Amino acid sequence: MSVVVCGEAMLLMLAEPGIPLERATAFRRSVAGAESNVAAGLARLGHEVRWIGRLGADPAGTSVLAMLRADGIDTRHAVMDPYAPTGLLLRDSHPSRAIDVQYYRAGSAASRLSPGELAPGMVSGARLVHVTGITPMLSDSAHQATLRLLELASEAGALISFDPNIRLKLGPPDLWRERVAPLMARADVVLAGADELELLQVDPAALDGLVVIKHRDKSATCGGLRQEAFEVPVTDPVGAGDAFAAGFLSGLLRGLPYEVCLREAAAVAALVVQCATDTDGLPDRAALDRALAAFAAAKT
Ligand code: KDG
Repeated sequence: MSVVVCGEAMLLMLAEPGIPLERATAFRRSVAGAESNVAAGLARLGHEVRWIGRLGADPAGTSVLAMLRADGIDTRHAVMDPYAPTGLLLRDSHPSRAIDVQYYRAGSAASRLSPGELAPGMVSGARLVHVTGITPMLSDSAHQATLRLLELASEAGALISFDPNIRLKLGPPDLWRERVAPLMARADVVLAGADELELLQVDPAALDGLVVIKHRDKSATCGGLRQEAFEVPVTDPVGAGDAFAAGFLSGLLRGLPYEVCLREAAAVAALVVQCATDTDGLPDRAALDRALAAFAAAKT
């Protein structure tokens, strides 16, 4: 197992692209969840990935589990909770206007994640453990579980990657600062938006880990390197950050120079935003190589 991710995976019901949520009548079923999106991205790029999380023992949970497994993600530690439902995310998509996102996740099975259910064997042998700021914001027990997972990752000698993934629907800025900012200091790799660092009042120069910053103009920087976003027609921008993370982390796991990691991250993100849903556009290795070649040819 090379990568372990932990977080809430939800059933996504996505309105037909372009139609506002309150008017939509046709919905497409898929999976949402920042961490499971990264898991799917890495799995399609050929990495062995394990997902740790909880789903309801209900049809939505069964369907999410099947979709994760279809990507070859190891779900052996997934817990199917008979007493709480699978989280649901209802949203629309549009290339430019704000996306309407409605969560039905309060009290979900995932929010009942607790430190006691995490065991060293779940991360042993992992080279990388990826977490986001979403999980500690789901509940107190999920916050404690995140801290436990980071402990286990360190004990196992795995790198920790962290994306704050701020969603203010999950809590006010001061709670994000209290719970999430300290976690970033423990990560070996931080992938964050410039606006997120601002909100969390984290100075990236004060972090020990490698810091990849996604800027408002859609470029990304890492050390002294800058990568512009590839210009593509956008269908659904949601999932771009997770796709970027998967592309970057994949490069890192393969020992590629940061410049190449940034380029591959931008290419994976560019492929994802051209398709509806968070995950449909995630490429396999061959599709990513074709896209990289096409972007390089377009530049010359
Ligand atoms: O990163 C895309 C996510 O926004 C989506 O899949 C759902 O994890 C999610 C969240 O909490 O917003």
